[in-house]
Amino acid sequence: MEREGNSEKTLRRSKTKKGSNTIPLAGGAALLTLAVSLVITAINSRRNSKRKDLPGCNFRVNLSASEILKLADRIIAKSKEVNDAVASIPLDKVTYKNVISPLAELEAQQFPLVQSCVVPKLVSTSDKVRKASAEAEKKIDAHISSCSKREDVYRVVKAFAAKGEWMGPDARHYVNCLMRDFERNGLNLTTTKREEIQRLRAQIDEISFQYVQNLNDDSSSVLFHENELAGLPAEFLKTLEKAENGMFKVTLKSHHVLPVLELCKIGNTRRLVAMAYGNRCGKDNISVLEDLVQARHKFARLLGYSNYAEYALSLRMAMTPSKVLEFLEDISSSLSDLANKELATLKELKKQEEGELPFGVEDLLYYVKKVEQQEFDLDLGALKQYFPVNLVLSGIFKISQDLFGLRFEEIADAEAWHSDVRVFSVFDLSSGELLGYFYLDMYTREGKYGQTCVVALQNGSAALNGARQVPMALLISQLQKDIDGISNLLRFSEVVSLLHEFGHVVQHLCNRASFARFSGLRVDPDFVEIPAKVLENWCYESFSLKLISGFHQDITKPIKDEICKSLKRWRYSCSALKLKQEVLYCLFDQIIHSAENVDIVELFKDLHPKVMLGLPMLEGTNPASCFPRCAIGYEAACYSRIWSEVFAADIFISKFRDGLLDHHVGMQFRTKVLAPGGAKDPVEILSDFLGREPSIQAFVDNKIECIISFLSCHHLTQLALAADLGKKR
Ligand SMILES: *[C@@H]1O[C@H](CO)[C@@H](O)[C@H](O)[C@H]1NC(C)=O
Ligand SMILES: *[C@@H]1O[C@H](CO)[C@@H](O)[C@H](O)[C@H]1NC(C)=O
Ligand SMILES: *[C@@H]1O[C@H](CO)[C@@H](O)[C@H](O)[C@H]1NC(C)=O
Ligand SMILES: CC(=O)N[C@H]1CO[C@H](CO)[C@@H](O)[C@@H]1O
Ligand SMILES: [Zn+2]
Repeated sequence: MEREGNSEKTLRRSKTKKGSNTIPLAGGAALLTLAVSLVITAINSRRNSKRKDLPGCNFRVNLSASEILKLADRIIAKSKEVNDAVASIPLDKVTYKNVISPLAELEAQQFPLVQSCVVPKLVSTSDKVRKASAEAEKKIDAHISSCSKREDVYRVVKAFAAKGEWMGPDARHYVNCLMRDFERNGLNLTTTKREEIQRLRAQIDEISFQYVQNLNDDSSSVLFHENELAGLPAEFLKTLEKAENGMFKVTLKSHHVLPVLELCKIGNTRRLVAMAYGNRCGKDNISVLEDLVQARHKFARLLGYSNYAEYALSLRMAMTPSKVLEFLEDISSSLSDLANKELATLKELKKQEEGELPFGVEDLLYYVKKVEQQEFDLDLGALKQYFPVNLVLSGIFKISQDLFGLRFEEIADAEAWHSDVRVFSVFDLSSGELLGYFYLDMYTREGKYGQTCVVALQNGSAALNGARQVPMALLISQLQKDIDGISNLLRFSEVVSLLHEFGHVVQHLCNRASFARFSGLRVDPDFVEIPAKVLENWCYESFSLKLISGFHQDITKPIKDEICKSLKRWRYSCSALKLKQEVLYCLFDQIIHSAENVDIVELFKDLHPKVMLGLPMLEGTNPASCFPRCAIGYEAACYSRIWSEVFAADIFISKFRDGLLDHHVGMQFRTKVLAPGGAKDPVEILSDFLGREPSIQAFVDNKIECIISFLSCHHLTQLALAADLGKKR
């Protein structure tokens, strides 16, 4: 859940300014018009039989198991042929045309075919097809990995780069990326060193896998009597296993731990559970992390970097470990005052409920929840009634039409892998140009991939044999299909996540980079989440929330203003404190990956009170032994989530907050931020759009403004003030 947004004052301003001319009808009614036009398009084209080919599309839909395996073999054979041909060019005959073009074209042409083989693993309804797809993926991955280690191809590309032939900026960037990828595999090193690199990489994979495996295998639990679990709902207790002595067994899996920490009234129970949870895999496993970090540093040093973080960050917007540390420390210190106020409130609540007991980290979730229960009359269950899925969708289409000039038109006869899947053509609103395609696979079903995400099926790229390949995106989400199928209702969190993912779709469709490599979502990983996070903000402004909502039995009735306001306050509740806790983990991750011989147990003990306003680490716990993000997937990059949130807030507040449907700003965003894709430096992109360098200030100021306004209109302020006074006395 994201935690920034903006003030009510500017919200009202934007509403009067934009509300009257852009949306002539009230929320639901306007959308109804749009929804109807979508339905009509759908009906008109349903007469034809299934259309297999969409113009400009090389992605193959719904292949059978044997077709997938055959295609995978063809892909590999073709790739080998092209790589061999490039490798055979004499070093004194290298040109752009015989070295770079063939490689770029191969990538662009093969990507949609590769996706035709591997996407069925995620979405096919047939077990056999999913198996074939997984097998094809394995083969293709192994082949791609072997290509990235081809010294003969590297030598030719290097010879071309050294020649200094004139190229446009995109092509130059592309060549640099090719070289860099080879070199990150150690291809410019001696054979001994290169072998050492391969060995270390395998070792790193193995150790990180072991760390996570240990956590998954952990089956410890803590036993409690019923009275020790006071506060937890009866339905929850029913799900717990019982030991022979009749006590309840709380496992250390998050679906047990979280409810206890949030709801259990007995402080000692929360403490015991938090301790056991923070001590999973014990002290022993600390050594696994130590080995892992050491292997990573060794790996990075062989490649010429002074530590692992430097290696990992060299491809990211943040660039250097010192920049990341500075960023995290800035955020943390800017939010200290605010977090202190929040903490004072929580401490006061604890005093009222439990008397003079010290407040510990194990109390955080419980009292945060308490604040939320006391302060927001938000019934998230009832809120669902305002979010019928089709209305939400047409609202989202409406927003992207008004803002970014995109028109979505459903193709009812397009072939897909399941009858629930909807396919849309996307056009530029003013020129009518076909921009790409969008597949929407919304509902959960047996065998379908279990995460919400966007997958690139095909990336845009400049004229291959004359025709531009258009981008195609697939959005996979996990909504429950209502059996009656009349009006599927979404939870608010699902609405936010849908808009977020839709941000990725828009980003993919608007990307105009000429190389397929830069035109997908494979842009800088510190940048890739920014557009999606910008778009989430539309869920927290009354004006735009009304566009994507309407009472399910009468969609002309939009959501009430008070509810919109509550949602926004809810977004900010205790958010400074929560963010500081995240900063703590990010700092830990960055420090162990950017310095040698750090005592990882001491480091956590030392950082904890510093970042968490004096709260000590819970005794006996070892957060370093159960922090999987720093072991696999996000090593040296945990900060990236906060990073993209902060710069997304900068963009939203500086450019969109006062004009939620400002077409001019939306188009600027489309052409300046989305269109260049991965072909341009993200800092340059954002600076160009913002008219200055991106900064953390807007994020910090907005947070302060929102939290203060929240605190000042509630009785909690009195609590906080009382606590402040108490401190002074
Ligand atoms: C190999 O390439 C890396 C990355 O481009 C570079 O930093 C390093 O100096 C190169 N090493 C050699 C021996 O050329
Ligand atoms: C997908 O292909 C299979 C045959 O391989 C066919 O039976 C099925 O109807 C197709 N699915 C859709 C949704 O078109
Ligand atoms: C296309 O985009 C996807 C998703 O971002 C990326 O994984 C893929 O590598 C890109 N294709 C090419 C040819 O680089
Ligand atoms: C290497 C090592 O000490 N591994 C331990 C990590 O934690 C798990 C679960 O507590 C143990 O089973 C491993 O032996
Ligand atoms: Zn995302």
